[in-house]
Amino acid sequence: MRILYGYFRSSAAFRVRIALGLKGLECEHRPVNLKPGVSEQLSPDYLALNPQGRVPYFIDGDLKIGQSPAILEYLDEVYPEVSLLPEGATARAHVRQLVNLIGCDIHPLNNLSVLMRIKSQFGADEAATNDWYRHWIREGFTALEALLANSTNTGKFCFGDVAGMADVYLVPQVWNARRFGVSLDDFPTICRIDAACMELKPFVDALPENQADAPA
Ligand SMILES: N[C@@H](CCC(=O)N[C@@H](CS)C(=O)NCC(=O)O)C(=O)O
Repeated sequence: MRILYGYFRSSAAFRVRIALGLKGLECEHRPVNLKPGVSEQLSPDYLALNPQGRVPYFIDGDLKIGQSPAILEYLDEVYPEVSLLPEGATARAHVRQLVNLIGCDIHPLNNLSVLMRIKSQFGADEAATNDWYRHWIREGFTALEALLANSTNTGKFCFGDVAGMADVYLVPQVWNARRFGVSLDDFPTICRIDAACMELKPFVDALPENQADAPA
């Protein structure tokens, strides 16, 4: 029995939903409402499950873990029939470079608790907070666009012509960029790959607006 605790708009949970879909794995989805003021991730029941108070959190039999990179690597190791990583250390290193650019250098700076902290500690208003958010996406995407546009590894997708781990990270970040009104005009390769992913059902099924906990 697989269970994914997530939130429709959580990009880290979005990654796991895409991976489950690409691998064709059934999973029960349990929403955790992160909306400020509701904050179910900080409820005693959820903290007892995941002391970090974040989503995603994943259960597969005896395995209970948080952190999307750990979940994604677990899925790839235990269900390798559809692999998210290419063969070979060199190819994998290239994919991990893209993955970590998004997962380590863009996403954490724009996490909900970080946005709330810059408001509470530094008095950032909504406009300044949104500007902060857009800044880190633009900075990360500028580097990502150059890496993708100049690499012979780039194909229809981030690495070759099969959707994989880097695309799993890319699509949720592009979704966030659009949500916050970041102009994507300077990122044609990123947009082209995002559009290619959107032709695949696992990416569409995983979209925030297609989740049961998304507002109608
Ligand atoms: N590195 C973690 C990040 C998880 C994370 O920050 N999740 C966000 C949603 S995308 C969250 O639960 N935020 C709740 C909060 O900040 O209180 C991962 O990749 O799973």
